[in-house]
Amino acid sequence: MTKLSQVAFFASVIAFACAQCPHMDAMKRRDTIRLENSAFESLESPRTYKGMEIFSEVKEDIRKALKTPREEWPADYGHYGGLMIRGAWHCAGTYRKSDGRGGCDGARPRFAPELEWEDNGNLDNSRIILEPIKEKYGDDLSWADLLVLTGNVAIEDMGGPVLGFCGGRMDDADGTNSLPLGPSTIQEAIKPCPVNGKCETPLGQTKIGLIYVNPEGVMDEPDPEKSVHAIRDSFGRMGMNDSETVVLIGGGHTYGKAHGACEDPPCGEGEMKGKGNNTVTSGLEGPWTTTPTQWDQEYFTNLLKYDWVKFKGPGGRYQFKPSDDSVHIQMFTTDVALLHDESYLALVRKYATDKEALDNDFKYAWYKLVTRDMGPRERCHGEDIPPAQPFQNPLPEPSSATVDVPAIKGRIAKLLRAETEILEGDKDTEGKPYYGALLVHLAYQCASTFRITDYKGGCNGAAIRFVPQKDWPENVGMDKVLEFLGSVHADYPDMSWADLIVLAGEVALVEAGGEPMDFNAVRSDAVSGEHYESVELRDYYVNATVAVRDSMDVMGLTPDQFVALMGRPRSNSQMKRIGLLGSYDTDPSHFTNEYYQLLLNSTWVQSEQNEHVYIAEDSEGVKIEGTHMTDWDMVLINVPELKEIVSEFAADEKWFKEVFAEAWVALMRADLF
Ligand code: HEB
Repeated sequence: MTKLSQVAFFASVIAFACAQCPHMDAMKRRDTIRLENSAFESLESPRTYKGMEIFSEVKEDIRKALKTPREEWPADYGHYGGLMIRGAWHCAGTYRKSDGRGGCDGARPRFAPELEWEDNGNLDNSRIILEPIKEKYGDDLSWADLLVLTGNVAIEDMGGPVLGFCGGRMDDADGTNSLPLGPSTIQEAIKPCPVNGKCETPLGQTKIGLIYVNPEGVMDEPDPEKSVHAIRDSFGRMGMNDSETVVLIGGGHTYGKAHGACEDPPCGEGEMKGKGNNTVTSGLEGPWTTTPTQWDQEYFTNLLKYDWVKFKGPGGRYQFKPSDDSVHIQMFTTDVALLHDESYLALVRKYATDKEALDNDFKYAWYKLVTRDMGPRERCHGEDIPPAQPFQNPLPEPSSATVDVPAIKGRIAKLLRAETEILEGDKDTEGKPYYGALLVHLAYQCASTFRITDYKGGCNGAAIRFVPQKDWPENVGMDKVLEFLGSVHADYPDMSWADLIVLAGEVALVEAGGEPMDFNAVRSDAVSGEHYESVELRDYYVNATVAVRDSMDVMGLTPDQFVALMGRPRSNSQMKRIGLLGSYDTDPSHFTNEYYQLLLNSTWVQSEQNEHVYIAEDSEGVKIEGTHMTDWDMVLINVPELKEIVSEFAADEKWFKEVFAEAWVALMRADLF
């Protein structure tokens, strides 16, 4: 582990596990564990948030504020709309689909690091204008909802189309959740960006400090052609396709202007120094259309109508202007780029000629932009919520409610030791077939895709049956396990696959000696992979320590929950299918705390065949047959805070099983809203 990643790791362990500071004795820690700030608990807690009843009143207040001049920050063209749309877009535009981080939920542009991003210049002024509204409603209205709603009202007030509003965002207390977006040691540990301007996924932006791409061109080079790739790449990382990308850029730049009044900010004299006409934000200067407070097709028609020539604007940065000097409009390198790609150009032509297509595509793309970090539609509040959109992964109504759960449990219990030709399972100590550990693996793989960052993933929908999840390396063979479970599904077709997968894991755990767990048949199945936007495989980590830390964070698990879940029974046959050497344990049919004892009491040596595998050695240095762990397991004893938990679980099996059952159920239910 590099020094940097160690720093990042501990910073974040401390940040989310302070209830477990080492000075606390074990008993005390156990008392506080349930009160701990688990992300799941905050999901379950009843919402006190009342924003939904007041949105229409808030909208009226916003509408007034947009046109009420404020001396401390005068509006361009008498309307704050442009500034506010940019504010909402910059708040939401940090979203990245790699790990679901970013997005306006949390309203983190108020805090470092986002506050200090060069792209967010002068957006503090947009909040000054909104402050009286925030004060009026207090805790009934979050900053995050206010910023997005203001973007909506601004679009509408200037004549643009809006689909609706999904309210319910909560404000973060600080910028911690943005640290992985950079710049920070945590972001450096997850994914450094060696050339700032050419950053790669999981980062959403090409340059840290920007929302997506450099307006002036890649690495400040005003070459529209080169920007094409950067735009497609970075908007793709936000989950936007070509038409969404073009309609958002053009629709956004239909409004307002860029600010780069002079070379040496703050410019201007006296009262108006650095504001009004003398504002310098990006250093680029000018509007894109002749009607910047009006929704129309001019951005697109302008792009097509003029011959765009490169020039250096008053702010000293490269921009483009019409060769015909009589019109005072401008474009950025990234705007002109839309003419330098066949697909983009076709869309520019479409939006220049088809107003209906422009209106329609823009309102859907904008709604997706500002809503996609909010998870399924069930999480939206308010009286103006549009029907569920594809990016919200709508699922059919659950059909399992009436199924005979005890009977199905009985059927699954029999399957645990059934003979089958379908796939190779495991053997218990008596050499009899045992499939329980495979069912545990299936349920875990299905549910552990859950991300607290954007409330996506989880077993509801049973996306593990579809591409891409079914092809993930750790899911090899899961199609066969599903086929094996198929006999139960055939007899109880009303039970969803998602419920069956979760229940099978639970039955296997309880039969093997786990604590009883609650189960509700409430899940339903996605119709097909096409209608379900799967989460991405996070396979970009530089080492296991970073992977463990970051995964815990993305999944919303506490260290206790995570360490407990790592002790789940592990299938020997599955570990081999994955390409590892086997499990830590030769008999997965007995669920115990042996995992933790082995971790602590053996010497672990990296395998020469596979760098991800560690083999136990006894005190004489002799390899112990059939006792294998992975680099992820090693993290649990290499990191003192986690090792502490390992020691507790090793010493007290009952305690381990209690924490395990709680963590398991929390994970299985994390995606039920
Ligand atoms: Fe934008 C503005 C860039 C996209 C909306 N932008 C702007 C500016 C810049 C930019 C630089 C200027 C600032 C100042 O003030 O100075 N963008 C950009 C880029 C991109 C974009 C690079 C990608 C390509 N936008 C966008 C989108 C949206 C927008 C997507 C939405 C939808 N913007 C906007 C607005 C504005 C801007 C509204 C104006 C502001 C004012 O007026 O203030």
